[in-house]
Amino acid sequence: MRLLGLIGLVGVMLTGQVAPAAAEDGYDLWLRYERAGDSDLSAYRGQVERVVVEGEGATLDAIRAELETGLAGLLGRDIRVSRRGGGDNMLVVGTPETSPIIARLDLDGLDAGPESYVIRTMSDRGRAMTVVAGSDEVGALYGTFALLQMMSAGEDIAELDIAESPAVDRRLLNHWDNLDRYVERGYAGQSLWDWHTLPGYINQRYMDYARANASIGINGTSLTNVNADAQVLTPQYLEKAAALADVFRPYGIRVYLTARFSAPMEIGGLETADPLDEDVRAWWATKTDEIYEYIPDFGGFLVKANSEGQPGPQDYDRTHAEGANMLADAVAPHDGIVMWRAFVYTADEDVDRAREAYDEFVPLDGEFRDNVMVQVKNGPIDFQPREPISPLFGATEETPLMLELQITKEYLGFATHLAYLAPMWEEVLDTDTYVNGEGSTVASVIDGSLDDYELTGMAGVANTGTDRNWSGSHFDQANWYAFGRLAWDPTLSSEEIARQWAAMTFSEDDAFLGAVTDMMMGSREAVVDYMTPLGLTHLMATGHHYGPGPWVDDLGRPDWNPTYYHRADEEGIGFDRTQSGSNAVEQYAEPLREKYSDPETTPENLLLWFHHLPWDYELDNGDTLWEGLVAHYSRGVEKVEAMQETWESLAAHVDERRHDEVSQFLAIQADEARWWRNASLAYFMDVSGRDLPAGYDAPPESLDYYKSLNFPSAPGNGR
Ligand code: GCW
Repeated sequence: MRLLGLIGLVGVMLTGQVAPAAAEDGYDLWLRYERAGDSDLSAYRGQVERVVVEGEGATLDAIRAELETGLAGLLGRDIRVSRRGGGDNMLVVGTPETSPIIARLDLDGLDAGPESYVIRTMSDRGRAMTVVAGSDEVGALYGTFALLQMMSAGEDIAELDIAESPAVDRRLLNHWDNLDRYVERGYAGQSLWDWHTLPGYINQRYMDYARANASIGINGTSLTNVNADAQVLTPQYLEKAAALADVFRPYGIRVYLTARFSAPMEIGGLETADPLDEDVRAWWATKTDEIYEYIPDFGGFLVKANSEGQPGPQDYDRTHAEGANMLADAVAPHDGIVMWRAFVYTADEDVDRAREAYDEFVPLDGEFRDNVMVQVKNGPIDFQPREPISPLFGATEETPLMLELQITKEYLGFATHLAYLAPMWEEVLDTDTYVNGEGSTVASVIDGSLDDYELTGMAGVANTGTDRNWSGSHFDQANWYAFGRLAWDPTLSSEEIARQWAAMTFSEDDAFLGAVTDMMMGSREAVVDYMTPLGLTHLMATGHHYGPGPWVDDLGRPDWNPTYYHRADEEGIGFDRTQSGSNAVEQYAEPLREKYSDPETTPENLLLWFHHLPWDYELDNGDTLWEGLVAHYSRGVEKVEAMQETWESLAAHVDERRHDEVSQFLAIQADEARWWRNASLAYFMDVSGRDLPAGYDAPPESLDYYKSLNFPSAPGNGR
């Protein structure tokens, strides 16, 4: 009851209508529900004279609350959602089970599986009606959000015939949040989860978080850091996690937790965590039963094992499959799943780190239980501004793979740099693995169609925190939004998503949308240019990854050093991953393997990922590699300067506060892009012994100066 009351309250607070535009702080995200523009207003008002949601239940209450908030904002008048039907120009929302009206309509298209919905404008007994019908209540909620978002983006809703169902079943945020509220790689304040005051205090933000996620189809959240703390599995914390699960449930969001592999020792008092030990297995089974008592619809475990110091099955000479299966057996009676991360690499300096996940997991294909998914980062290394796809995609016919993307921008300038990530994700999803012939895209691996996976999933490392605007910057909200949309439908266009997001977040004006969409679409490539052009990778400074550090060569492990990745010297630059080098290319199916084996056929934006080449190597446009490198670094800076100009020209379309906040961040980004360019070029001039080509400005400072910069307290560092 208390929860329902709060949902209503949230509704009122989120209309975005109360405060004048100038006071917008970004809290409302894309759910601002600003009054529709004059041309749409009368059409919308005419079409939605009456709103009916029949039936009882928490999700239906959430639908009613959202409709009241959303329509009040969009239509500029009070809306009361009735529980009983009748009348012309009615909007009806529900499922055939909850709504007698919808049951009577006998709609087709509702057999597409859980969480699906149809939206139709139709005539019923001579009366015009808009129907939002879900295959289940969460489907109806998703349909409600879809309709409200169409109206928020100023789209025509007069003739709708929409049928939607998710392409991917598990659409999760992964929070790298510690129990003390520190967020690893977090640039938006503290963790949203206030463990200290839970379960007694239910912060309103928890509801708003659930609404935002449901509005983009996210149906799961892993609350805790993959660098896990076993304490979260103790009753004290399970009670808190259960309180969050109770808030999220009406919105179709399930809670998952990270399982620390050594938990049986740390909180269970056992001597070992060996996955084949009977006591250990029994401990996990009992622990899991206990979790389900607190959280009856608990989703399952997310595990980082034997990676970067985390404990795991290999500590006992057991395989990743043996470790995963132990947990899978524990959750199986409850229909839970295990998401086992493939982000592993050994300390062996002779092994190319880009090869390791594939070498480790492909031999295990077929050994995992049916309720295990292996969760793979998009690229073989680590969320760089650009990587080729991980060769694991498509390589495990019998092991469902889940795609892990990083929404937070650890390697793309943190929250300060404007980088819209959906074009990168689209590039990944559209890449053809060729494993079953042409058309074997990563999207077809992830949605299960390529190998008939029964489990499918996509995870995004969250960028949310306690900052008022949730994501650390206004434009980073777009990355959260785009992740949800692509997890629902991996074939969507990143440009279309950008446009819809910008229309809802800022303004529906066409000229504005054209300019801002172009700016967003080019923004990730700008970062690639000023940080890691032409397939270079991992040149960020140590630990926090803030700023350039291409000179770093003294870290404990060779593959933590930027020099390991770029391998530049007087002769040339790049990592040879062909047969003459680490032969990582052999992990790709033909014809990708052949394409990546030859510098002439390797896409230029991945050139130095796969090849070590002389500085005078000729690029497509006739420039030498050295000239091209300098041009890319310099172009990156110019692109950010152009983004600044674009944004300034759009001032009239955005409230003053948000416009100004974005401008300030763009100015920081421009400075930091120059810093990246200058420091990187100073270093590469030094190692190559080359001067800048004519017409380029020399770095204003010495290489020693750039090397001397030191940021021990930059945010987000692992600890
Ligand atoms: O990218 C690296 C990060 C670590 C992170 C790790 C991982 C949670 O630098 O902070 O740890 O990846 O994905 O496990």
